[in-house]
Amino acid sequence: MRPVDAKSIHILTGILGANDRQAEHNREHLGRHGILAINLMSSPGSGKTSLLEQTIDAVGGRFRIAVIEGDLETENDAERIRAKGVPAVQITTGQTCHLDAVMVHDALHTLNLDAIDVLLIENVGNLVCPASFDLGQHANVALLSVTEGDDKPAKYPTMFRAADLVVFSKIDLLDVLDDFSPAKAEGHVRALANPAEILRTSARRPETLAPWIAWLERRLVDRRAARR
Ligand SMILES: Nc1nc2c(ncn2[C@@H]2O[C@H](COP(=O)(O)OP(=O)(O)OP(=O)(O)O)[C@@H](O)[C@H]2O)c(=O)[nH]1
Ligand SMILES: [Mg+2]
Ligand SMILES: [Zn+2]
Ligand SMILES: [Zn+2]
Repeated sequence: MRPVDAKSIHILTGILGANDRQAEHNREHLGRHGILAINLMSSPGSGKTSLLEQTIDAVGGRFRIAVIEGDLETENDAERIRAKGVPAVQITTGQTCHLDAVMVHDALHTLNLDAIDVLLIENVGNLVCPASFDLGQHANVALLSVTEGDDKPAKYPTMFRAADLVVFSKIDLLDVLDDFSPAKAEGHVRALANPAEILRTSARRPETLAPWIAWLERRLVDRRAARR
């Protein structure tokens, strides 16, 4: 491992401190408008956008959703969300492999915050640094698709420790994958001392989404109660 010198630590602490202050400012914006904000994180391709598309259909307007999409390049994911009739802002980060609070703040100022109940922020596909940058969200959701291997919570502990909810996605593929053990994956999450609820979803089987939608609804009710 490369030794980390005092100067690097000083610079890193400064960056994260500035990000935390911006994230608090974002939370004030969200709080003023009674919005619940969720930070959705996972490795590339584990099904974040597919889950969001299916969530929009399943919610069916019972609460108002908006989406912030983070990707290195392309508007693809925001276009997929807009095709569902939901407002979506695409952030293209270029070289940066995570969203930060300044990027999310810029996006917030392009949305009509009075018309949003739940803001879903899809972070850049990356199991490492997104977990270190507070965006002003109220909860972190980490997806782990069954194609990635049940050892990932052990190998990427920062993300799975930070998760308030863990979602095992693409569970329709459990039928053909004989080496993903949900029990083992859960064991690795618990070994991180994270008691978070764990749900199983498939974007191919909309009926699997009910517990996830119920979780969102509970968080929204809690958020509104906290404002009073
Ligand atoms: N079988 C199956 N395939 C899925 C499921 N969810 C997503 N996929 C497929 O997995 C691929 C990636 O899905 P996306 O939703 O784009 O994944 P993502 O996490 O948003 O990807 P990035 O934004 O690039 O990180 C696509 O080909 C999807 O059709 C699922 O539940 N089951
Ligand atoms: Mg996506
Ligand atoms: Zn990064
Ligand atoms: Zn502001």
